[in-house]
Amino acid sequence: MINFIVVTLYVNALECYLKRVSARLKGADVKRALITGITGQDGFYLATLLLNKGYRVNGMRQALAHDDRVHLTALLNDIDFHYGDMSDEDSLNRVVAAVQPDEVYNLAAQSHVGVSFSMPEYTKNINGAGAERLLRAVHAYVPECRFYQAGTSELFGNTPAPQNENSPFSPQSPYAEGKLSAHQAVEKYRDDKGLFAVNGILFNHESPKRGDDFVTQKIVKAAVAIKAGRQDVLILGNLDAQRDWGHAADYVEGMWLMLQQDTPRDFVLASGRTCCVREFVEDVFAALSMPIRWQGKGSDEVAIFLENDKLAVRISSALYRPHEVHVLQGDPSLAKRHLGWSAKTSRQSLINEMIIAAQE
Ligand code: G4F
Repeated sequence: MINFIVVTLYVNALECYLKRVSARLKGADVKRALITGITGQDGFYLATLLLNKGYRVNGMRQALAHDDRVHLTALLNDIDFHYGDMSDEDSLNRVVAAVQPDEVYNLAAQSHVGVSFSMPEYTKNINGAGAERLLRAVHAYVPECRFYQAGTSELFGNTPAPQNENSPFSPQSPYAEGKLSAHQAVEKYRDDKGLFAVNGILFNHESPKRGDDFVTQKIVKAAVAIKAGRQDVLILGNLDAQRDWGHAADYVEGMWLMLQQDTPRDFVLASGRTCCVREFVEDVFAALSMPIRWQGKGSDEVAIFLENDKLAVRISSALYRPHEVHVLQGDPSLAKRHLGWSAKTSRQSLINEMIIAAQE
Protein backbone atom coordinates (compact mmCIF):
# COMPACT_ATOMS: atom_id res chain seq x y z
CA MET A 1 0.00 0.00 0.00
CA ILE A 2 2.82 2.41 1.00
CA ASN A 3 4.64 1.55 -2.26
CA PHE A 4 1.49 2.40 -4.20
CA ILE A 5 1.15 5.79 -2.44
CA VAL A 6 4.83 6.60 -3.06
CA VAL A 7 4.53 5.71 -6.76
CA THR A 8 1.35 7.80 -7.09
CA LEU A 9 3.08 10.79 -5.46
CA TYR A 10 6.03 10.41 -7.83
CA VAL A 11 3.75 10.19 -10.88
CA ASN A 12 1.82 13.31 -9.76
CA ALA A 13 5.04 15.25 -9.14
CA LEU A 14 6.41 14.16 -12.53
CA GLU A 15 3.17 15.17 -14.25
CA CYS A 16 3.32 18.66 -12.64
CA TYR A 17 6.98 19.02 -13.59
CA LEU A 18 6.30 18.03 -17.21
CA LYS A 19 3.41 20.51 -17.40
CA ARG A 20 5.70 23.29 -16.17
CA VAL A 21 8.45 22.36 -18.66
CA SER A 22 5.97 22.11 -21.50
CA ALA A 23 4.46 25.49 -20.52
CA ARG A 24 7.93 27.03 -20.81
CA LEU A 25 8.58 25.36 -24.18
CA LYS A 26 5.22 25.87 -25.84
CA GLY A 27 5.08 29.60 -25.10
CA ALA A 28 2.30 31.11 -27.18
CA ASP A 29 -0.53 28.56 -26.80
CA VAL A 30 -0.08 28.25 -23.05
CA LYS A 31 -2.33 30.35 -20.79
CA ARG A 32 -0.56 33.29 -19.20
CA ALA A 33 -1.51 34.46 -15.72
CA LEU A 34 -0.43 37.67 -14.02
CA ILE A 35 -0.58 37.67 -10.22
CA THR A 36 -0.16 40.91 -8.29
CA GLY A 37 0.73 40.40 -4.64
CA ILE A 38 2.45 37.15 -5.58
CA THR A 39 4.85 37.37 -2.63
CA GLY A 40 2.07 36.91 -0.06
CA GLN A 41 0.43 33.76 1.29
CA ASP A 42 -2.24 33.52 -1.41
CA GLY A 43 0.31 34.35 -4.12
CA PHE A 44 2.30 31.26 -3.17
CA TYR A 45 -0.70 28.91 -3.22
CA LEU A 46 -2.17 30.40 -6.40
CA ALA A 47 1.16 30.34 -8.27
CA THR A 48 1.63 26.69 -7.26
CA LEU A 49 -1.89 25.80 -8.45
CA LEU A 50 -1.51 27.58 -11.80
CA LEU A 51 1.97 26.14 -12.47
CA ASN A 52 0.59 22.68 -11.80
CA LYS A 53 -2.16 23.38 -14.32
CA GLY A 54 0.46 24.26 -16.95
CA TYR A 55 0.07 28.08 -16.88
CA ARG A 56 2.91 30.44 -17.57
CA VAL A 57 2.92 32.42 -14.31
CA ASN A 58 3.98 36.05 -14.13
CA GLY A 59 4.24 37.81 -10.81
CA MET A 60 4.36 41.52 -10.09
CA ARG A 61 6.65 42.54 -7.26
CA GLN A 62 7.53 45.82 -5.63
CA ALA A 63 11.01 47.33 -5.80
CA LEU A 64 12.12 46.82 -2.20
CA ALA A 65 15.51 46.96 -0.49
CA HIS A 66 15.17 43.28 0.44
CA ASP A 67 14.03 40.23 -1.51
CA ASP A 68 10.49 39.53 -0.30
CA ARG A 69 10.05 36.26 -2.23
CA VAL A 70 10.73 33.97 0.77
CA HIS A 71 7.55 31.94 0.20
CA LEU A 72 8.46 31.47 -3.45
CA THR A 73 12.01 30.14 -3.06
CA ALA A 74 11.14 26.78 -4.62
CA LEU A 75 9.31 28.42 -7.54
CA LEU A 76 11.78 31.17 -8.50
CA ASN A 77 12.80 29.46 -11.76
CA ASP A 78 9.20 28.83 -12.77
CA ILE A 79 7.82 32.37 -12.39
CA ASP A 80 8.57 35.45 -14.50
CA PHE A 81 8.80 38.46 -12.21
CA HIS A 82 8.07 42.06 -13.18
CA TYR A 83 8.59 45.17 -11.10
CA GLY A 84 5.42 47.16 -10.59
CA ASP A 85 3.40 48.91 -7.92
CA MET A 86 -0.34 49.40 -7.43
CA SER A 87 0.29 53.11 -6.79
CA ASP A 88 2.12 53.60 -10.11
CA GLU A 89 -0.20 53.52 -13.12
CA ASP A 90 2.62 53.58 -15.70
CA SER A 91 4.20 50.50 -14.16
CA LEU A 92 0.86 48.63 -14.30
CA ASN A 93 0.36 49.58 -17.96
CA ARG A 94 3.87 48.42 -18.77
CA VAL A 95 3.54 45.07 -16.98
CA VAL A 96 0.11 44.28 -18.43
CA ALA A 97 1.19 45.27 -21.97
CA ALA A 98 4.36 43.17 -21.71
CA VAL A 99 2.75 40.04 -20.22
CA GLN A 100 -0.46 40.06 -22.34
CA PRO A 101 -2.14 37.89 -19.70
CA ASP A 102 -5.20 35.67 -20.25
CA GLU A 103 -6.02 35.93 -16.56
CA VAL A 104 -5.13 38.59 -13.98
CA TYR A 105 -5.40 37.87 -10.26
CA ASN A 106 -5.24 41.08 -8.25
CA LEU A 107 -4.06 39.93 -4.82
CA ALA A 108 -1.95 43.01 -4.07
CA ALA A 109 -3.11 44.92 -1.01
CA GLN A 110 -2.19 46.45 2.30
CA SER A 111 -3.89 43.43 3.84
CA HIS A 112 -3.76 44.16 7.57
CA VAL A 113 -7.07 45.56 8.82
CA GLY A 114 -5.56 46.84 12.10
CA VAL A 115 -2.71 48.65 10.35
CA SER A 116 -5.18 50.35 7.99
CA PHE A 117 -6.35 52.57 10.88
CA SER A 118 -2.78 53.95 11.12
CA MET A 119 -2.31 54.26 7.34
CA PRO A 120 -5.76 55.00 5.91
CA GLU A 121 -4.68 57.00 2.88
CA TYR A 122 -1.99 54.55 1.79
CA THR A 123 -4.33 51.58 2.35
CA LYS A 124 -7.15 53.10 0.28
CA ASN A 125 -4.73 54.09 -2.47
CA ILE A 126 -3.36 50.54 -2.82
CA ASN A 127 -6.52 48.54 -2.10
CA GLY A 128 -9.04 50.75 -3.89
CA ALA A 129 -7.51 53.14 -6.41
CA GLY A 130 -4.79 50.56 -7.19
CA ALA A 131 -7.38 48.00 -8.27
CA GLU A 132 -9.02 50.59 -10.53
CA ARG A 133 -5.63 51.45 -12.09
CA LEU A 134 -5.09 47.78 -12.86
CA LEU A 135 -8.59 47.40 -14.33
CA ARG A 136 -7.89 50.40 -16.58
CA ALA A 137 -4.65 48.83 -17.77
CA VAL A 138 -6.32 45.47 -18.46
CA HIS A 139 -9.20 47.09 -20.30
CA ALA A 140 -6.78 49.16 -22.42
CA TYR A 141 -4.22 46.47 -23.31
CA VAL A 142 -5.95 43.07 -22.98
CA PRO A 143 -9.74 43.58 -22.99
CA GLU A 144 -10.37 39.84 -23.51
CA CYS A 145 -8.43 39.02 -20.34
CA ARG A 146 -10.29 37.67 -17.28
CA PHE A 147 -9.84 39.60 -14.04
CA TYR A 148 -10.07 38.33 -10.46
CA GLN A 149 -10.29 40.85 -7.64
CA ALA A 150 -9.42 39.71 -4.11
CA GLY A 151 -12.45 40.95 -2.22
CA THR A 152 -13.07 40.35 1.45
CA SER A 153 -15.64 39.46 4.09
CA GLU A 154 -14.56 42.68 5.85
CA LEU A 155 -16.93 44.40 3.39
CA PHE A 156 -19.86 43.08 5.43
CA GLY A 157 -18.73 44.76 8.62
CA ASN A 158 -21.35 44.09 11.28
CA THR A 159 -24.11 42.94 8.92
CA PRO A 160 -25.70 39.94 10.70
CA ALA A 161 -24.22 36.49 9.93
CA PRO A 162 -24.33 34.33 7.91
CA GLN A 163 -23.27 36.67 5.11
CA ASN A 164 -23.75 35.83 1.44
CA GLU A 165 -23.53 37.61 -1.95
CA ASN A 166 -26.74 39.55 -1.20
CA SER A 167 -25.83 40.74 2.29
CA PRO A 168 -25.37 44.52 2.58
CA PHE A 169 -21.87 45.94 2.82
CA SER A 170 -20.95 48.06 5.82
CA PRO A 171 -17.18 48.69 5.90
CA GLN A 172 -15.72 49.36 9.36
CA SER A 173 -12.09 50.17 8.48
CA PRO A 174 -10.02 52.05 5.88
CA TYR A 175 -9.01 48.55 4.68
CA ALA A 176 -12.64 47.65 3.96
CA GLU A 177 -13.37 51.09 2.46
CA GLY A 178 -10.55 50.59 -0.04
CA LYS A 179 -11.76 47.08 -0.84
CA LEU A 180 -15.31 48.40 -1.33
CA SER A 181 -14.17 50.85 -3.98
CA ALA A 182 -12.26 48.02 -5.71
CA HIS A 183 -15.43 45.90 -5.58
CA GLN A 184 -17.43 48.70 -7.21
CA ALA A 185 -14.75 49.29 -9.84
CA VAL A 186 -14.97 45.62 -10.84
CA GLU A 187 -18.76 45.95 -11.19
CA LYS A 188 -18.29 49.07 -13.33
CA TYR A 189 -15.77 47.41 -15.67
CA ARG A 190 -17.96 44.29 -15.92
CA ASP A 191 -21.35 45.96 -16.37
CA ASP A 192 -20.42 49.09 -18.35
CA LYS A 193 -17.28 48.06 -20.24
CA GLY A 194 -17.84 44.34 -20.83
CA LEU A 195 -14.74 43.08 -19.03
CA PHE A 196 -14.84 39.54 -17.61
CA ALA A 197 -14.18 40.75 -14.08
CA VAL A 198 -15.22 39.12 -10.80
CA ASN A 199 -15.00 39.76 -7.08
CA GLY A 200 -14.17 36.84 -4.84
CA ILE A 201 -15.58 37.75 -1.42
CA LEU A 202 -13.26 35.63 0.68
CA PHE A 203 -13.55 34.97 4.38
CA ASN A 204 -10.38 34.54 6.48
CA HIS A 205 -8.01 31.94 5.09
CA GLU A 206 -4.80 30.94 6.80
CA SER A 207 -1.85 28.57 6.39
CA PRO A 208 1.73 28.09 7.52
CA LYS A 209 2.55 30.92 5.09
CA ARG A 210 0.33 33.40 6.96
CA GLY A 211 2.09 36.60 8.05
CA ASP A 212 3.12 36.77 11.71
CA ASP A 213 0.90 39.79 12.43
CA PHE A 214 -2.36 37.96 11.73
CA VAL A 215 -3.98 36.48 14.78
CA THR A 216 -3.89 32.78 13.85
CA GLN A 217 -0.16 32.75 13.08
CA LYS A 218 0.55 34.95 16.08
CA ILE A 219 -1.24 32.46 18.35
CA VAL A 220 0.37 29.38 16.80
CA LYS A 221 3.91 30.75 16.85
CA ALA A 222 3.56 32.06 20.42
CA ALA A 223 2.12 28.77 21.70
CA VAL A 224 4.94 26.80 20.06
CA ALA A 225 7.51 29.23 21.50
CA ILE A 226 5.95 28.99 24.99
CA LYS A 227 6.06 25.19 24.82
CA ALA A 228 9.72 25.36 23.79
CA GLY A 229 10.48 27.79 26.66
CA ARG A 230 11.37 30.63 24.28
CA GLN A 231 8.41 32.89 25.25
CA ASP A 232 6.54 33.52 28.49
CA VAL A 233 3.09 34.68 27.55
CA LEU A 234 0.83 35.42 24.57
CA ILE A 235 -0.60 38.96 24.44
CA LEU A 236 -3.77 39.51 22.41
CA GLY A 237 -6.50 42.05 21.73
CA ASN A 238 -10.20 41.26 21.29
CA LEU A 239 -10.89 37.61 22.14
CA ASP A 240 -14.60 37.82 21.30
CA ALA A 241 -14.24 38.51 17.57
CA GLN A 242 -15.58 35.58 15.54
CA ARG A 243 -14.07 34.60 12.22
CA ASP A 244 -14.82 31.99 9.57
CA TRP A 245 -11.34 30.48 9.17
CA GLY A 246 -10.33 28.18 6.31
CA HIS A 247 -7.13 27.05 4.56
CA ALA A 248 -5.67 29.31 1.84
CA ALA A 249 -4.87 26.33 -0.43
CA ASP A 250 -8.62 25.61 -0.75
CA TYR A 251 -9.48 29.26 -1.46
CA VAL A 252 -7.10 29.78 -4.40
CA GLU A 253 -8.83 26.87 -6.15
CA GLY A 254 -12.07 28.88 -5.84
CA MET A 255 -10.37 31.98 -7.31
CA TRP A 256 -9.32 29.97 -10.36
CA LEU A 257 -12.77 28.37 -10.76
CA MET A 258 -14.41 31.82 -10.82
CA LEU A 259 -12.39 32.71 -13.93
CA GLN A 260 -13.31 29.45 -15.72
CA GLN A 261 -17.08 30.14 -15.77
CA ASP A 262 -19.11 31.11 -18.86
CA THR A 263 -20.27 34.36 -17.31
CA PRO A 264 -18.56 36.61 -14.77
CA ARG A 265 -20.17 36.63 -11.32
CA ASP A 266 -19.14 37.40 -7.72
CA PHE A 267 -18.90 34.58 -5.18
CA VAL A 268 -18.50 34.23 -1.42
CA LEU A 269 -15.86 31.66 -0.43
CA ALA A 270 -16.10 30.56 3.20
CA SER A 271 -16.10 27.45 5.35
CA GLY A 272 -19.56 28.28 6.71
CA ARG A 273 -18.28 27.78 10.28
CA THR A 274 -17.17 30.40 12.75
CA CYS A 275 -15.41 30.55 16.10
CA CYS A 276 -14.05 33.29 18.33
CA VAL A 277 -10.38 34.12 18.89
CA ARG A 278 -10.66 32.69 22.43
CA GLU A 279 -11.71 29.28 21.04
CA PHE A 280 -8.90 29.33 18.49
CA VAL A 281 -6.41 29.95 21.32
CA GLU A 282 -7.86 27.02 23.30
CA ASP A 283 -7.64 24.70 20.29
CA VAL A 284 -4.00 25.60 19.60
CA PHE A 285 -2.87 25.07 23.21
CA ALA A 286 -4.92 21.85 23.38
CA ALA A 287 -3.24 20.57 20.21
CA LEU A 288 0.07 21.11 21.98
CA SER A 289 -1.20 19.22 25.05
CA MET A 290 -1.13 22.42 27.13
CA PRO A 291 -4.78 22.88 28.21
CA ILE A 292 -5.81 26.29 29.59
CA ARG A 293 -8.68 27.82 31.55
CA TRP A 294 -9.99 31.39 31.31
CA GLN A 295 -10.69 33.74 34.20
CA GLY A 296 -11.64 37.40 34.53
CA LYS A 297 -13.56 39.69 32.19
CA GLY A 298 -12.83 42.26 29.45
CA SER A 299 -9.27 43.58 29.41
CA ASP A 300 -8.63 41.75 32.74
CA GLU A 301 -9.33 38.35 31.20
CA VAL A 302 -6.40 35.90 31.29
CA ALA A 303 -5.75 32.28 30.42
CA ILE A 304 -3.94 30.03 32.88
CA PHE A 305 -2.25 26.69 32.15
CA LEU A 306 -4.11 23.87 33.94
CA GLU A 307 -0.90 22.00 34.53
CA ASN A 308 1.00 24.60 36.57
CA ASP A 309 -1.32 27.65 37.06
CA LYS A 310 1.11 29.84 35.10
CA LEU A 311 -0.12 32.73 32.96
CA ALA A 312 -0.65 31.70 29.30
CA VAL A 313 -2.52 34.64 27.74
CA ARG A 314 -3.22 38.23 28.76
CA ILE A 315 -4.93 41.15 27.03
CA SER A 316 -3.47 44.43 25.88
CA SER A 317 -6.12 47.03 25.10
CA ALA A 318 -3.56 48.62 22.70
CA LEU A 319 -4.34 45.67 20.39
CA TYR A 320 -8.07 46.48 20.21
CA ARG A 321 -9.15 48.12 16.96
CA PRO A 322 -10.98 51.49 16.88
CA HIS A 323 -13.85 49.68 15.12
CA GLU A 324 -14.26 45.92 15.26
CA VAL A 325 -16.05 43.52 12.96
CA HIS A 326 -17.68 41.19 15.49
CA VAL A 327 -19.01 38.10 13.70
CA LEU A 328 -18.03 36.82 10.26
CA GLN A 329 -19.58 33.58 9.08
CA GLY A 330 -19.99 33.07 5.36
CA ASP A 331 -22.67 31.22 3.46
CA PRO A 332 -20.77 29.51 0.62
CA SER A 333 -23.80 27.77 -0.93
CA LEU A 334 -23.68 29.73 -4.22
CA ALA A 335 -20.04 28.69 -4.75
CA LYS A 336 -20.97 25.09 -3.94
CA ARG A 337 -23.83 25.10 -6.46
CA HIS A 338 -22.13 26.93 -9.34
CA LEU A 339 -18.43 26.22 -8.90
CA GLY A 340 -18.62 22.87 -7.11
CA TRP A 341 -16.34 24.50 -4.55
CA SER A 342 -16.20 23.92 -0.82
CA ALA A 343 -13.61 24.48 1.91
CA LYS A 344 -12.14 21.02 2.47
CA THR A 345 -9.69 21.58 5.32
CA SER A 346 -11.09 21.48 8.86
CA ARG A 347 -9.98 24.03 11.46
CA GLN A 348 -8.25 21.27 13.42
CA SER A 349 -6.21 20.15 10.35
CA LEU A 350 -5.31 23.77 9.65
CA ILE A 351 -4.10 24.25 13.23
CA ASN A 352 -2.11 21.00 13.15
CA GLU A 353 -0.42 21.98 9.88
CA MET A 354 0.45 25.46 11.19
CA ILE A 355 1.85 24.00 14.41
CA ILE A 356 4.07 21.51 12.56
CA ALA A 357 5.43 24.30 10.33
CA ALA A 358 6.06 26.57 13.34
CA GLN A 359 7.99 23.80 15.07
CA GLU A 360 10.37 23.30 12.12
O1 G4F B 1 -6.03 37.88 11.92
P1 G4F B 1 -6.63 39.23 11.81
O2 G4F B 1 -5.71 40.38 11.81
O3 G4F B 1 -7.55 39.18 10.52
P2 G4F B 1 -8.77 40.09 10.01
O4 G4F B 1 -8.75 41.44 10.59
O5 G4F B 1 -10.02 39.30 10.23
O6 G4F B 1 -8.46 40.23 8.46
C1 G4F B 1 -8.04 39.13 7.66
O7 G4F B 1 -9.17 38.54 7.06
C2 G4F B 1 -9.91 39.38 6.16
C3 G4F B 1 -11.06 38.55 5.60
O8 G4F B 1 -12.11 38.54 6.52
C4 G4F B 1 -8.99 39.86 5.05
F1 G4F B 1 -9.68 40.67 4.22
C5 G4F B 1 -7.81 40.61 5.65
O9 G4F B 1 -6.91 41.00 4.61
C6 G4F B 1 -7.10 39.66 6.60
O10 G4F B 1 -6.58 38.59 5.86
O11 G4F B 1 -7.67 39.46 13.00
C7 G4F B 1 -8.72 38.57 13.28
C8 G4F B 1 -9.42 39.00 14.56
C9 G4F B 1 -9.77 40.49 14.62
O12 G4F B 1 -11.08 40.61 15.09
C10 G4F B 1 -8.80 41.08 15.62
O13 G4F B 1 -9.30 42.18 16.36
O14 G4F B 1 -8.52 38.78 15.64
C11 G4F B 1 -8.60 39.89 16.53
N1 G4F B 1 -7.36 39.95 17.30
C12 G4F B 1 -7.27 39.81 18.66
N2 G4F B 1 -6.00 39.93 19.05
C13 G4F B 1 -6.13 40.16 16.80
C14 G4F B 1 -5.26 40.15 17.91
N3 G4F B 1 -5.70 40.35 15.55
C15 G4F B 1 -4.36 40.53 15.36
N4 G4F B 1 -3.91 40.69 14.09
N5 G4F B 1 -3.47 40.55 16.43
C16 G4F B 1 -3.87 40.37 17.72
O15 G4F B 1 -3.06 40.38 18.66
